[in-house]
Amino acid sequence: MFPTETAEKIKGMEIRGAGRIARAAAEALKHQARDSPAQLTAAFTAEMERAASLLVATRPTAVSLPNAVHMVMAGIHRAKTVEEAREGIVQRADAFIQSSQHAVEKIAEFGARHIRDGDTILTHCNSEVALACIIEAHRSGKEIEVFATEVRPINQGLITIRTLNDAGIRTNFIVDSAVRSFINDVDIVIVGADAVTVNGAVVNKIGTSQVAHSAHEARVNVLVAAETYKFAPRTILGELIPIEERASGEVLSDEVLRTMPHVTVRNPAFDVTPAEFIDLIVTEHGAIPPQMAYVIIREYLGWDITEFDDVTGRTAGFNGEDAVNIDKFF
Ligand code: RI2
Repeated sequence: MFPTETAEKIKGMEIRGAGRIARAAAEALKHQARDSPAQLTAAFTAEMERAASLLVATRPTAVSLPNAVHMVMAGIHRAKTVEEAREGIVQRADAFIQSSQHAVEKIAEFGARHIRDGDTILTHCNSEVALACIIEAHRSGKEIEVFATEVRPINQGLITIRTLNDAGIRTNFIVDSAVRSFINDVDIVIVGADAVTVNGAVVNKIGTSQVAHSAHEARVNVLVAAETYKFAPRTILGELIPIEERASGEVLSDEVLRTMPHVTVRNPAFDVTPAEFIDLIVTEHGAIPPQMAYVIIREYLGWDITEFDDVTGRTAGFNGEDAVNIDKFF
């Protein structure tokens, strides 16, 4: 799929999930590069930068998106020919997609170890990597039960309960506001992330902070499953993660809203959970306390304050060399 179509599907949430949108963007840039008719490096680079910016602009919160686009685009300015630039993008897109899928597998393995036989787990929203931990625990023979939330307004929880049901996992489906009523029946909370900031705060689906707050009050551990490319280097510079506010129509139909001129719908898609409500962040390089988020950014995102490559205007702030070295990136 090319960037224009991929961008539309990401924006409309037909393609969703921080990991999936990152892989979809990498795939779209690969297609653009492979099919570009450009004969001059300047024209090719401009075409790819337009595609990169289009993709990055689709959803402002999930840092996985600009991180992935930046890694795929890194080094394009150093290519001496169009073919060299084209091949570099295709190779880095393939490498990102492969590394991203491998990261989910590693986190599933590490995260499942924090789930004990007999545990009851609560998860919020539909996180591929959080579910991978839960399903791996079940696959390894642990007797587990899950509470899954509905996740208003667009009910990603329905995807979660279908996935857990198909895996044969006993699941309780609850409305978001029922979390505190059941939290004392829960042994561990496992959620995903759209961004992890340098101080260990986690940006995730709206409602996550309330889940984590209830868990903290009930002394229930909160585990966040997050690949390294969801960590946000630019927060080291004090940049804030923009919280996407989506259309009011997702919450209340325009027809009904029109009848209440004094009412405004607020529909933030994400919220921020402070590090104090998080016990562990499990990455593909192992588990860390949230306070070690800076180490992940330094060690695995090759981040260096001296150089920012503003290919997309919202890049992850990698230095040129390291961002090209995929191993370093991951
Ligand atoms: P994975 C999703 O956002 C949810 O917030 C989920 O927890 C997070 O991305 C991470 O998803 P949305 O795309 O990468 O539903 O773990 O708005 O699948």
